[in-house]
Amino acid sequence: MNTITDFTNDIQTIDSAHYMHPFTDHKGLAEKGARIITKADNVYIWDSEGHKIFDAMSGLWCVNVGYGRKELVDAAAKQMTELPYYNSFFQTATVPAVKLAEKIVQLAGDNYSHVFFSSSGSESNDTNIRMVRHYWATLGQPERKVIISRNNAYHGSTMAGASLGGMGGMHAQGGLPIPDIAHIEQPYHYGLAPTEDRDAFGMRAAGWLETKILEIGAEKVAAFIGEPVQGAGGVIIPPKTYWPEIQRICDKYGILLICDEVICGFGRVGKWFGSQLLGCKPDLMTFAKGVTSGYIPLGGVVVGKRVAKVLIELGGEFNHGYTYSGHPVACAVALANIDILEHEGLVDRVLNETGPYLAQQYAELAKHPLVGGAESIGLMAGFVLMKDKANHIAFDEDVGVGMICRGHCFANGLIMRAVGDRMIIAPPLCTTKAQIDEMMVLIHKCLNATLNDLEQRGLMHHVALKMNVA
Ligand code: PXG
Repeated sequence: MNTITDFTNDIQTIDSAHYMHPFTDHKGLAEKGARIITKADNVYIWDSEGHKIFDAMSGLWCVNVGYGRKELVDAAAKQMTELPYYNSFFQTATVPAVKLAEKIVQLAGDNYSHVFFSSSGSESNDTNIRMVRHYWATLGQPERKVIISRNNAYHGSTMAGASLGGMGGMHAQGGLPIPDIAHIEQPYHYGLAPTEDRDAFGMRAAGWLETKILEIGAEKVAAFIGEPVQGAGGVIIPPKTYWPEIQRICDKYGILLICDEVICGFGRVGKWFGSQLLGCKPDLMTFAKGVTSGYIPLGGVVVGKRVAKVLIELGGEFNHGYTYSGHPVACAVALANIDILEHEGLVDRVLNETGPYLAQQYAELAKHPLVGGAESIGLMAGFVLMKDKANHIAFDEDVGVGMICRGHCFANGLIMRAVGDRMIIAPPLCTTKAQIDEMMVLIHKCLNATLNDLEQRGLMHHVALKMNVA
């Protein structure tokens, strides 16, 4: 027996016996065995069988500076040696936490003054709910509790994060959403109104917020939350009219705007925060993932001056915090990560070079017979697999075409994520133009393999076939 395979089998057996994975049907997984990832470098990962795979998802939207960055390892080791942990509860602080708060406020811009730290995106969105409700209670409007979010949004997996999110499958388990959360439809142009003028659709989609505010009563609405570009929902890029109009509506009714920048933040769309590109100025910004390039857990909320002033001057003690709020090792790694992003000019490179280059490649990809609505922003991109794109006909849900395509990607050395029938990527921000070329060759290859597979199973709609029948 091959020793590599023995090793993989052993780990898979222990995995099935003891390890509960996130978002996983364990019966199905046990039959196949998990893919065991053992090492990584730059934009590539390797599995325990020695297969090299192009990681076009940056882990889980987080490894923005790429794998194998010694600077981050050194920053963690140095901080662990000096002071591996201390908290910020009882009127204490650590140097990395203080410096990182200052740095993030600088990157966020004039509108912001403070940062609250957590260890994940989910926790940070819990913090947001606590913060906005405390803000309104402090201002003598405790009835302002409702937070409006969007269908298909992803804001995490805790009770509050999943409630804010708009994923039906998550709400179906565990009695969610919690009270005082409402949802409106997402601004998905290709999926909802492909023939409507894109900008007009953006205005109309933003208008759903106003309708919901009026339905609930503005005096009960605390905040609106949205990802600048929806990530886990399938890379849904809003029309350019959408966010400025959302901002106008929030201002009109005085409600707080929260942008969940967990994916867009720290350079993904070519600015430090997605809202800076998309034309709004949120009162609160959730971050996680890219702040440390995923090397160590860290998240938080960037607090705008409007909220910070009330909480600090009038709010008294905010009865909220985590053991690991401002963890010094995580903050030291974040500072080193931001240093790499700045010194290598990666955020500007996404805006001016690699982002536009990927957009060109996606315009080409749009010609593929399976590909509908291909688009990108910065280094995140998506398209939907269509049965008959000329007539806008999707595959039947039970075909599971996204999973079929994902299987071909894995088999050909590419990680591309399937969200229903949408195929999405978010490669590391260090990805070069040559590596984009390499990735696009793989994407074309995997699409052709998928097309071939679907044709053999008789699942493709064929113009030629239709003509024969006629
Ligand atoms: N907000 C957004 C916008 C996210 O994308 C979270 C909050 C929650 O972060 P934590 O750190 O608590 O996981 C996320 C996380 C996927 C996928 O399948 C996406 C996320 C997490 C897991 C899977 O695309 N995003």
